[in-house]
Amino acid sequence: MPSYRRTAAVAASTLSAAALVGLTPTAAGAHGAVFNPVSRVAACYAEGPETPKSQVCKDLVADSGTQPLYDWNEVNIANAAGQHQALIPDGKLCSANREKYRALDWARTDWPSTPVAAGSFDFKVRVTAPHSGTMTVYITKAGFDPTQPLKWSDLDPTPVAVYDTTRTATDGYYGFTGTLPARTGRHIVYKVWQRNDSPEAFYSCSDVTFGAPAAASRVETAEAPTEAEIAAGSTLSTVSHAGHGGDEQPPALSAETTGAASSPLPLALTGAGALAVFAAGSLLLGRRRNSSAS
Ligand SMILES: [Cu+2]
Repeated sequence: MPSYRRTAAVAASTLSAAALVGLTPTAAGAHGAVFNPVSRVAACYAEGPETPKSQVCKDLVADSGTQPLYDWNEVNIANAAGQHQALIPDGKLCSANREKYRALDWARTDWPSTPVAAGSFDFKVRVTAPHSGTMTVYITKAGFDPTQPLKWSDLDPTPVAVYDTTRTATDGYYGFTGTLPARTGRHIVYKVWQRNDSPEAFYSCSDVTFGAPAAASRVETAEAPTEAEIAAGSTLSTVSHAGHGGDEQPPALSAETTGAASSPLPLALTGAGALAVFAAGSLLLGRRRNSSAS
């Protein structure tokens, strides 16, 4: 293929990739986190991103910096479209397979946890942006080993709560009642919130403890952020004011998204800008060929 035609083909495919990216939902604003039982990221945020108290939250900041905590209301996949198990491998459930949130996947038994008991439970979710959709909450099966990475097969297939979310939330909270089964010791409550007005979904792990904590236990009781703490950190969030965060991998749901992901050009380049870059590139290539030929 003559080089000008190849260049044109590459430009065309990149333009279509850019056009597809343009179609990706980019609703502004952040989303939320489970506050009862408190999710891992929210619990560490409540301790203070700059001065966490618990060892696990200190280690999270040492590993990943403070930004995951300031972005406590994210942990999303923009193009999930219900394909949760296809997009999130075993061991990556708490981070939603987001590198930014990798520390949340640590299978440690010292995550701050919420004491719970079998029976009716009032879930609370703080939403900084309410979305229409469905929140499905699971709990790990009896016998779950919290020292092992969380797998999909660890979750009891029967949800402990299912709640249809609306585009409004009273005082910024969703509240709904579920039923916790009988368990002993540490377990994980896993939430999947799938929007129905876009393919985006949100995920979280909340640590819970059934029964009296062991006498030697030094594990912190999880606390949810206060409204004052939420307000204090909001200017350092990259979520609230910048759409849906930066580093999620475009999920390989289709050839189109794969093409966009492998594009050598910054996706921000569109239309004339992309063409201009390609034109300049082909000119340079042409000059190099000419000089090497001579
Ligand atoms: Cu949102």
